[in-house]
Amino acid sequence: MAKRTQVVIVGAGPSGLLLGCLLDRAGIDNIIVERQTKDHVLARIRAGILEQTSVDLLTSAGAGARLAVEGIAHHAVNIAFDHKLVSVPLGATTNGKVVTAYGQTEVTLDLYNLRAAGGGQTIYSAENVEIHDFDRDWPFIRFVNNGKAEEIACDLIAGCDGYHGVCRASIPDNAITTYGQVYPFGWLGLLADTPPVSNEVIYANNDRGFALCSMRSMTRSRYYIQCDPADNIERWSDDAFWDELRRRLPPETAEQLITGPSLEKSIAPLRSFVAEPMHFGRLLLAGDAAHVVPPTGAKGLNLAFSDIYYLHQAIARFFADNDSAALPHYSRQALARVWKTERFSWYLTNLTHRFNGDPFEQKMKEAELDYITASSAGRLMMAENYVGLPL
Ligand code: RFL
Ligand code: PHB
Repeated sequence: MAKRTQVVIVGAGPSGLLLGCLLDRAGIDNIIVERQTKDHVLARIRAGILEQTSVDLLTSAGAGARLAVEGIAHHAVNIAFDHKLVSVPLGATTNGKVVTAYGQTEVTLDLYNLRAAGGGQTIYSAENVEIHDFDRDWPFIRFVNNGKAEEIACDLIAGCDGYHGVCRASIPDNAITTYGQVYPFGWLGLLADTPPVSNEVIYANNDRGFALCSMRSMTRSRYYIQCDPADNIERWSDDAFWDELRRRLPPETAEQLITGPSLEKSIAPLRSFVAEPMHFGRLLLAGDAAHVVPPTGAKGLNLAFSDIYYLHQAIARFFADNDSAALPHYSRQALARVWKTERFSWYLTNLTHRFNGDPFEQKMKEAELDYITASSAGRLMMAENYVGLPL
């Protein structure tokens, strides 16, 4: 007989793992099915900045202990235009809310350990995952594991399988509308065991292209530079990266930069993308499976977590009250926050990158920067979006 559970979660990235942990806590039976190996998932290097709501959610799920010790609070965000560096304070205008530097790699490990400790089931290396009958009341999934075909029947399927996953792609075209754009550049990222050049993130708009200074700890830095999305990573030696980064930072920052061998280097494309609705029958989409933001502003992981906050509540209502209206309600509630966060990520990408070298556009961006720093309304707009809009 086929296995059965209440919720099948497709994908063991941060969305899938957090949902699994929250459902475990609520006593709702679930199985996570992941295409990659556990080692692959735990080694991925991506996001680095958590909103206060993400910190609170991880803490309430029981995955906040190491984060409370190792996370580094940032009380400002910095923006540089060529030689000028300005700082927008966080906290004072945002009811004390700030952001915390803590890597996605660590978040994923903490969630993995929490789930393992609670005995939750995660099936790694699941090949050819297919989802079926999610437009009826008896969905099920099929996959191959260790060469064996398997099937799991369930009440709900949570599509937490990222932008390239199978869940969104399985929804009929006429039931879903997608919106988005691909930016004409990528980010080349480098991770190194060197002290970060700044205590808080710097977004730099420079005539040679955008640059970003971030961190994973006081001894591990994360830097990015804007590049051609089709660029070949082999073309970038560590020295070439450091030289280019230095040229894009204000001189007094560049002088402080401490360089070292890279632990990782990779190129990521930038896109904005939203699929709506995030619900179809018994299938619910969350995180990158439903929407992608460009990384400027550090919103992707945080947005995935706010989806999961709404989704775990909707799933609890669905089972407790036999309330199928909770499923479309989830989509409406999540999308309201998704669109506002898409707007901010798109806005900050436009503000800090040069698209076509048009001098008028650059003047508009300089005026915008002046507004953000000189006006209290401007500072508040930047700060409240950067720390994350309320749930
Ligand atoms: P993920 O992390 O892509 O996980 C999806 C999981 O699903 C699995 N999967 C499948 N499993 C089974 N069957 C299939 N057919 C499957 N297809 C896929 C995948 O193997 C994977 O394990 O999505 P999730 O969980 O929704 O999490 C989203 C975040 O990972 C993403 O939004 C962030 O990383 C974005 N992001 C940032 N977000 C922030 O909040 N703050 C940041 O500072 C930040 N920086 C970044 C970023 C993303 C970046 N890249 C690489 C695009 C910096 C970069 C460079
Ligand atoms: C990161 O630390 O990886 C990071 C920080 C801020 C961003 C994007 C990425 O906007």
